[in-house]
Amino acid sequence: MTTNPVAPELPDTQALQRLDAAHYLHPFTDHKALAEKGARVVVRGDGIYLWDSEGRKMLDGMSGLWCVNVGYGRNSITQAVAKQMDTLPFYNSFFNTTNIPAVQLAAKLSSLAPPGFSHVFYAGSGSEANDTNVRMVRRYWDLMGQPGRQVVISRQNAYHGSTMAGASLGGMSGMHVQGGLPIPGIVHIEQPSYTAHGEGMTPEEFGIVAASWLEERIKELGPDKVAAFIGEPIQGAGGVIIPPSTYWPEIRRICDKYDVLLIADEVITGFGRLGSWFASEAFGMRPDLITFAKGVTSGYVPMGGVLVSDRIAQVLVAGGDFNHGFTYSGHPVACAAAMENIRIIEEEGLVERVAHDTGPYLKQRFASLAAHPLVGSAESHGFVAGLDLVRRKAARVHHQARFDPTLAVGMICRGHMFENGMIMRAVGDRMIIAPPLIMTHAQIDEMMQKIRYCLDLTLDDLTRRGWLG
Ligand code: PXG
Repeated sequence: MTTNPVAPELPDTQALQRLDAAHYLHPFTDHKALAEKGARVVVRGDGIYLWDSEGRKMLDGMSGLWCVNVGYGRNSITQAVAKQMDTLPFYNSFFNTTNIPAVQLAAKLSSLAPPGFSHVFYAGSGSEANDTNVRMVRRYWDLMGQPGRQVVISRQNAYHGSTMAGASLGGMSGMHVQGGLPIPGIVHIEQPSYTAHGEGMTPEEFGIVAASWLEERIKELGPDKVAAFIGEPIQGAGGVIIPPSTYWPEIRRICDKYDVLLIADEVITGFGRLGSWFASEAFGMRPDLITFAKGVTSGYVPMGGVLVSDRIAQVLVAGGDFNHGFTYSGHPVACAAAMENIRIIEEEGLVERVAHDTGPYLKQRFASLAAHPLVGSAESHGFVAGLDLVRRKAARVHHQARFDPTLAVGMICRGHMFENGMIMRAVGDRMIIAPPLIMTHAQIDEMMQKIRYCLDLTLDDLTRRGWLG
């Protein structure tokens, strides 16, 4: 391969892009469009920054894909991984065997989990972990003598992964139309989005109404058919949708009333992102199962899993074989990476910082974007944040004028961000961030300045196109 004019130690960008287009089918990607444009080649990360093969520096407002909680370039994770690879790169946990990092991590995770979670089931990703949940709740009800409880209820616009069960649990219509999903036994209720469905109510009133949709569906199906309800404490991929404070406690009450299990998918919200080890505790969910992935290793090595409450673990343990598991369940290298990642989070007090220092600072700074002419509302919780781009502002969120979705204004805004070294995602016309938890006040200021500047560029761009007002 020819050398790169910007950085001689790197391969030539265009040559790589050609190889990429010829051989690499990317996830969630329009391949024809990508081949025409060429993928951006990311080559290096340090702290909250990334560099591409043209030497351009980017501030990573998305922590990779909601996962690099401790930031890039953590040599102590590299060391922990290398040491484990030298000692024991792999052994399985089937057939009455175990390994030291898997045991240590299981004990550590149960100490960090909400009370009453003494057990862990390991998987290789968040998707596998959610497939595990579906099998586990059905197994649980079998063992409880209620084999009719098979249905798992989820929500529109949820994201729970890309496997058959994961994508079925998710509420993404674009995913369901490809491949005949959802699979049988998975149904959806509407999401608790105040901007989409809360007109004429206070957020607190709306939270109770949105939770009542679960009760209606349970009654429709018959409680003796329903195994579990699954939800992300805050919807991530769906666009950082923060439910009203009344929602989760009311969901818990309904689950208790009909003896339906509650699964908190904390793949994004776990490991400090919302200022707690697990958000379900702070949100009053009191779940029976907790899905984790991403932040458990800060993405350095793939890993996912399920924290299993004593209520379920006791039944599973007494019930004999649970015929489920993955080659990489309890992978020693992934567990070693997780142990070191968690040690860093603890040593640097990242959970507390997000809860009491940088999280509140981000909240105050991010909320100030609501004054921008293009921004309808801007809200954050811990280290996730989202803002709505609007055509015309109004004092009340339900009276703001939205853009025609076919104009893809969010993608235009994302383009300006990208061109100016700021990685911010677009979900429709909602712009979202989930930055690394290590951010300092000065870095938050730097990020906010970039966001504001790119919102201004977007405003000029849309004004020129005549799309405002
Ligand atoms: N649950 C949640 C809540 C997630 O956010 C998964 C499960 C699946 O995890 P794995 O490790 O199987 O990918 C996720 C993953 C996006 C985006 O567009 C988000 C995810 C994955 C891909 C894209 O924001 N989250």
